[in-house]
Amino acid sequence: MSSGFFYTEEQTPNLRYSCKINKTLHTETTPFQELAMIDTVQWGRMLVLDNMVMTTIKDEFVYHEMISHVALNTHPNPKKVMIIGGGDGGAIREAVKHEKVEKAVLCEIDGRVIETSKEYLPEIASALFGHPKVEVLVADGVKHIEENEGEYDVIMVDSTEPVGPAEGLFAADFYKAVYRALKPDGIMVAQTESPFVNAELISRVFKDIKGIFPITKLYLASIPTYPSGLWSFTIASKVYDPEAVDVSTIPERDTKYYTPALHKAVFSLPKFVQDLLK
Ligand code: AAT
Repeated sequence: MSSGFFYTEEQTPNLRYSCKINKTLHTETTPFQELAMIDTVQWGRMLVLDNMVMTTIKDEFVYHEMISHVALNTHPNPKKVMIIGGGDGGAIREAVKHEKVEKAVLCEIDGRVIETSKEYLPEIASALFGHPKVEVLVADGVKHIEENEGEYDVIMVDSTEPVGPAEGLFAADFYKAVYRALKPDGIMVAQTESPFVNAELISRVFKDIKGIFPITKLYLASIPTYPSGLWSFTIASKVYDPEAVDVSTIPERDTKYYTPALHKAVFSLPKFVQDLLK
């Protein structure tokens, strides 16, 4: 995992990403994956799972704000929210900023991600320390979604890459189960990887989700520590169109990346990304 003083991620057989390490804080093999917490010079503390960067102190705000606020500001009354994966707590921290969210449930398969995030990334995991709106389940998200019908207003799929425990979270059957787990006007959003590195996955997932939900859209954000730095999210909705939101009505919240103007802008896609969705 480290070469000299650098952490190096082999992102594809042809692509490596390196960053200088101050200190390796913790490593362990959990029942699900290899987990590491590294203190890096450029990005601060970093959570690495199976040798892939999951989040860092310096750029986590982009991913966590963008996976949550677009859907939560599209739904007029997102009372009950589910986060699948997301054991670092970043997405649920953003979700509970919404006044209308009464309950946010985190379903993370690996309890060690939750515990080590609380220990080493408390700024990200802040909502996991007994927040009154938050419930934490250590369970497989696929199973939880299959067992809960018509429960949620918003479901966020904050998952690892489609290998190992997260493989099922990118399957068409899973998106069908997400549709059923949502209320009649529910919204789902999923992290869907990089249009440069994972173009085929984006096309396949978009097609699958489009076949299930009446409204399916893709948006982008710039995440420097993920492969290629350009990241996609796929949002799917039963009733409300995320692009049709009157953004002038969105209340000011404590964010660093998301703004109401950006809520609209992120749906304007580069041509090569539009082509992936045809
Ligand atoms: N918040 C950004 C961090 C992540 S981690 C995604 C989490 O999904 C991991 O903690 C992993 O244990 C969990 N996970 C994987 N499979 C399942 C499952 N079947 N059910 C529940 N949780 C699961 C996301 C990073 C995104 C992209 C990184 N390049």
